[in-house]
Amino acid sequence: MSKKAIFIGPPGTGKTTLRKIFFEGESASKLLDYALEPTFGEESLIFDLFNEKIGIFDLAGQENERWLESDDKSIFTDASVVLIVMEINTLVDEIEAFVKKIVQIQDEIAPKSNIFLLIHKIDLMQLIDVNAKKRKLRALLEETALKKIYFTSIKSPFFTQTFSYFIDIIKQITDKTISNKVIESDFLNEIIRLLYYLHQEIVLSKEDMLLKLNLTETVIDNIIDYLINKNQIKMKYIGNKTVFSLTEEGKTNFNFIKDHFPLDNIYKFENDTIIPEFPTKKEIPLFIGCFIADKNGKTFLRTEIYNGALESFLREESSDDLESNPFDIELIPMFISALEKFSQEVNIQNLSGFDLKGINLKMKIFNFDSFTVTFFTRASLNFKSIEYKIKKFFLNIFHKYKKEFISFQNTGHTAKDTDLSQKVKQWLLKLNESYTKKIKNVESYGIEQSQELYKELDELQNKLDLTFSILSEKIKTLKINLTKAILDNNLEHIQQIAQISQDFMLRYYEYTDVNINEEISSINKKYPKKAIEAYRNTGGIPIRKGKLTKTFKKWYFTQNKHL
Ligand SMILES: Nc1nc2c(ncn2[C@@H]2O[C@H](COP(=O)(O)OP(=O)(O)O)[C@@H](O)[C@H]2O)c(=O)[nH]1
Ligand SMILES: [Mg+2]
Repeated sequence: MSKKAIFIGPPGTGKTTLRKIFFEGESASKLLDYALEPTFGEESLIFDLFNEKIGIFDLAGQENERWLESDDKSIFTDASVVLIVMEINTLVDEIEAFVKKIVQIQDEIAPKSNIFLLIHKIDLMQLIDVNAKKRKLRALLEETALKKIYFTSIKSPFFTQTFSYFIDIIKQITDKTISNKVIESDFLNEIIRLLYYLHQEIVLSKEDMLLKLNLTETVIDNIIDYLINKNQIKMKYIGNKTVFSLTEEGKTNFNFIKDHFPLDNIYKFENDTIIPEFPTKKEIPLFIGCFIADKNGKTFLRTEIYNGALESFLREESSDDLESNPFDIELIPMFISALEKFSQEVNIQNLSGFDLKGINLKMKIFNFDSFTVTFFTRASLNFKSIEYKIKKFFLNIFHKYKKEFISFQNTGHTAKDTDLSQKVKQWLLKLNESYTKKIKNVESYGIEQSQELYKELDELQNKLDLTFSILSEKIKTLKINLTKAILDNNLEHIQQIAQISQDFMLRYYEYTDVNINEEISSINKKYPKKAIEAYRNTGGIPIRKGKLTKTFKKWYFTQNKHL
């Protein structure tokens, strides 16, 4: 019996190329070097497979109207498989619209067919963006009658994977059943991401997971069920919230994964950042300076903690090379922008591969809509805990100094010696001041330090206790884990917990800075006890420096009217 498979999609998406490679055995590199003539009408061939024949129909994209709107749509009759080929760079809305058209035709004339969506040429996009798009598309198309979505490319790092997808597809054409689930074909990947976040955050609610993983609720539920069944995670109720954490077995397994596979890309999901590093000998301040540049690498603002700081630290560790060949520091944003463009074309998957030996200086890039901000810092600085703060600061700056930024884009006027440059500098100095005190080297953590750490965790827990029940649950778990590690005399584990705790404390350092208890006791003096109690009962109001008193006052005075 013969079967029928159809390639369809807009012109130039790679249909004929895929057909020739996987059904006619042509060479991928040859097809990339020599563009094919556009297909006219349809080209069909017979693919002989054991005792079955598969008719492969390749429909010209220029004539899609004909295939989709006229009587010629009868070509879909009896098709077992329809392969929609779209390019990765196509807007998701456009992809969705095209898929819907095909699904409609399936309903009308080919109810027995299976539709596969191939998002092709993923080599043209950075991995991080491909992943973002994957998640978006999956969420968008979850409910449609698509059998599977594949992300493909015939370029070298993706070729084998793409080939295995075609094996899947051919099995489907010949009725060999394949799993139905692969709209979630990255199930494993998502599982590892979830384990990774649980490892980092200790306890997560489902809302946290939705936010972090950016998946649909159904998929998250599937993953949770799966992991609970496998005894990798457990569930607990706190108040009216359900939270999840790793089981002992889950921890062991995750540590194994972590030690054996590079998980950098998971981190990259969250962070648009590239981290090349430079070696140096001097003791480095936490924050040395930063650049704001446009996407072409033109510098709008360069800020240093003191004049010449960047140059002095970058020069310090640069060997003879740079001395005989002095380099212009202003070139750095240009270099970054070039790297970014380059990486679009050649698919550099992990720019942090720019490691040099003896590192203690780090460059970290934050991407915003039209600008990038590049930081130079001590290598040991963990950005994760302050990332949110940094992004917030710059979003604010972009908003507040909108005029200056627009004028820079139009006229090239930079922000040297302006109010803005002073502001950024002061902020950097303040960051240095507050974080230098707080960051300790976790590698030096032993039993003694960990007991101190236990106390610090306990204090933080006290301060957060009023409103942040999930956070305080995290701390509880951290404390228990720390106790176990101390009992176990497990230094490696202690240091791991110390690192997590430190990140955690830095993230909430505003809370540890203010002595909330003092503040409450001063309120106690000023306001009647009953009012305080009522305040406590209102709950849910974040306690921040200054805010407590303000919120309280507001509340108090509205209440007072009725008293
Ligand atoms: N970058 C990239 N280009 C591809 C890939 N597959 C095909 N192409 C190119 O896309 C262009 C259009 O391909 P073609 O097969 O004629 O598209 P069709 O109109 O859909 O049949 C050709 O220049 C191919 O070399 C891929 O995976 N990556
Ligand atoms: Mg073609």
